[in-house]
Amino acid sequence: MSSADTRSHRFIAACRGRPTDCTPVWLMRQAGRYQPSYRKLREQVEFFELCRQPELAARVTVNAVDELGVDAAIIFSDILVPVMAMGAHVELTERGPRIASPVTDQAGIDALRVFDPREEVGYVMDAVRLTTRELAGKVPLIGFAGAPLTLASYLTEGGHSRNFASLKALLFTDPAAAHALMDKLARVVSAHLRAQVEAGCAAVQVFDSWAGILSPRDYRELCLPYLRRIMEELADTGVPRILFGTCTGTLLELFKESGADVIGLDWRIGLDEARARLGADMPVQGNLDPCCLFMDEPALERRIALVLQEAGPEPGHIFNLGHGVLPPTDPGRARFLVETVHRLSARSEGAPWAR
Ligand code: 1CP
Repeated sequence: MSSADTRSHRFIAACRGRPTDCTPVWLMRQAGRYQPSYRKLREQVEFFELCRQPELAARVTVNAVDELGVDAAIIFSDILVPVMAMGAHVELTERGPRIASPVTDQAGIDALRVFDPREEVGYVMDAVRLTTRELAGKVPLIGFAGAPLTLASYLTEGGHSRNFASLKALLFTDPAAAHALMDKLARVVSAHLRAQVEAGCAAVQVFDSWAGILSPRDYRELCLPYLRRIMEELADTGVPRILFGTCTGTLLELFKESGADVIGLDWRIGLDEARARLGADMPVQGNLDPCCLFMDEPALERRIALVLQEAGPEPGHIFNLGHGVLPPTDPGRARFLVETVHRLSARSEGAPWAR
C-alpha cells in the first residue's frame, strides 16, 4: 500500500474501530482565522458569502488539508447555514453569530421552514462536489451539521449565551413547543447531512457543542430521541456518524445510545475513563485542550503523548482537539501537532509508552 493510500484510509478505518498504521488526526476549525491565508481571503469576502461561493469554500477546505497534513477534510460552512434557510436572519459580528429576531414561542417555531437542502443550500453540495474532486481521494471529506439543541440555542438566544436562559425557558415551560422545534430541526439536520453524503462526503459529524448545559434527565427527554432519529435516517448511507459535544462527562452513555459510530470528546474527561465507560469497541475522537497549542514544542509533545496513552492500545481513536482551533494559534504549532501525532503513534516504531 502506498503512503497516499494509507493516509486516505486511516480516518475511516479508525471510525470503524479497525487498526491503522498510525493514529489519524484532523482538527475542528482547521480552516479559520488562525491561518494567514484565511484571514487574507476574509479581508475581501464576508463570512457567509464565503460559505455561499463553492469555489472559495472548496479552496479554504483544501488549503487547511495541504497546510496541516491532516487525515481528513471538513467542508467549509457553518452550522447556521441551514438555520438561515429556515428563515432566520443571521449575521457574523465581532462577538460571533447574531440572529436578528430570536424565536421565543410556537408562532416563531411555526414560521420556520423545513426545506429541501439541494434547492435552498445547493451551494454547500456544490462545494462538497468541488472539494471531493480536488482532494482526489487523498483524504476523505467530512460533512456536518449542528445538533437540534445547539441550533435551538442560537435560534432562541440570538447568539452565544452565558446561561442559556431563553432556550431553557422554552424547553422547560412549553414542552409542546420545545418538541415541535426539536422535531423541525431534526428533519432539517437529517436532510442536510444526507444531501452532503449524496454529494460526496465520506463521513458526517453532528456538533452538539452546547450539550453539556442540560442534565442527563433533560438531555434524554429533549435531545436523545431527535439524535437517534438523525442517526437512524443516515444508517443506510453507510458512512461513519460522529457525535461531538463539550462538557459531556455526565452524558457519555446517552451519546452512545444515540447510535453514533464515533463519540467526540472535549478535554474535560480523560479518554481512558471515556473508553472504560463507552466500551473499548466504541471509537472515540479527541481530546487535546486547544490551549495546549500555546505551549512550546517539547511541552506540547508531552501533552500529545498523554492523550495517545489515555486512548490506549485498542484501535478506534481519531486524534483531534477537544474543541476548535483558537484564532491566536500559531499555524506552525498546529502542523507540529499533526506530525507529532503521526510520529508518536506510528505502529512500526511502537508507541513510546509501550516500549
Ligand atoms: O471568519 C470568521 O470570523 C469566521 C469564524 C468562523 C469559522 C471559520 C465561523 C463563525 N464559522 C466557521 C467555520 C465553521 N464553523 C466550520 C468549518 C471549518 C472547519 O471546521 O475547519 C465548522 C465545522 C463550524 C461549526 C460551528 N459553527 C459550530 C460547532 C463547532 C464549535 O465550534 O462548537 C458552532 C457552535 C458554530 C457557530 C459559530 N459560527 C462562527 C463562530 C465564531 C461560531 C461560534 C460562536 C459561539 O461561540 O457561539
